[in-house]
Amino acid sequence: MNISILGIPMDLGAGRRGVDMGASALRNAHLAAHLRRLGHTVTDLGDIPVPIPETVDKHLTGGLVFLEQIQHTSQVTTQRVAALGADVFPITLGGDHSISMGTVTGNALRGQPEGVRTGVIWVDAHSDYNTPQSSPSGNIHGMPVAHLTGLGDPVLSNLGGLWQLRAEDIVMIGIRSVDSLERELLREAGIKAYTMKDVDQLGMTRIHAETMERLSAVERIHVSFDADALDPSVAPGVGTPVPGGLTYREGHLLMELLCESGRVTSMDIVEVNPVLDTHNQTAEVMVGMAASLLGQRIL
Ligand code: NNH
Ligand code: MN
Ligand code: MN
Ligand code: MN
Repeated sequence: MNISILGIPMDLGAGRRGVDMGASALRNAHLAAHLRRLGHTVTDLGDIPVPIPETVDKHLTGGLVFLEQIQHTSQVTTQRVAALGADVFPITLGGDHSISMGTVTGNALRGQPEGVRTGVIWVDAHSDYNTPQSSPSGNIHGMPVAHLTGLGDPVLSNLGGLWQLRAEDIVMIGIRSVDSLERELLREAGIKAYTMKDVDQLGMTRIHAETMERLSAVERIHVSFDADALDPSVAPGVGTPVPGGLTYREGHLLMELLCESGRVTSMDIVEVNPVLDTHNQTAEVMVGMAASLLGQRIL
């Protein structure tokens, strides 16, 4: 497979500094080398330039912090990813989860300007379905899924032109932190979310099977992996840790099963915060997750 790595070192969408260094940490954990060892051709395209928060005035625009900068970065991200060929497997490195408005849109438009029906598997402790009105923080990394489905601020919800992510094409896995108004929005939209309770009760094998069934009509599948989906004992280097997350094996099993399905066409790795990490553990774990998704086998 032809894999392209693209970094988006943005932490404007998060409440704490540090995830802008996530892309560096993942490269430092030998992401490209691990994937090459699996037989892939890997090209690192470097980073999209993103302003650091200290250089821009922090203010709220209609309930959103750093809206103008994030809009601009999202547009550039959409264009850069869309310009990659339809046969390339892009791995986009955050940065905070606000990058996924651009990465998901770009991947849907890749090689086809009008866009392709695309499913999204959102692996996260959080559902990231806030709108500027429902958000308790104003932080845009808690809002990307809402904007991808057309809610929220039009400046962020129209990145794909006529293309838009359908609520029925989203599956969330690992969820355990949802804000109260956000819960109502998720329910209204009918978004399928497997909480940690579901992971405990059903197991990852059944969740994977149901996910594939639900996404049977989509042409492409994008995996957006927020490191905080994993339990903080496995992935301590995240800005918003929530206890009771996916175990190391649950994370790998999901990636291994998705690999076997042969249907995943792109991936994000987001919210790795080296400032809060111990010895780059979180970046190394996330490189392992990417390797499992891209063909690493035990035997
Ligand atoms: N729900 C909270 C908010 O919207 C936290 C979101 N934080 C995340 N999301 N790390 O994945 O501000
Ligand atoms: Mn290594
Ligand atoms: Mn997230
Ligand atoms: Mn999260």
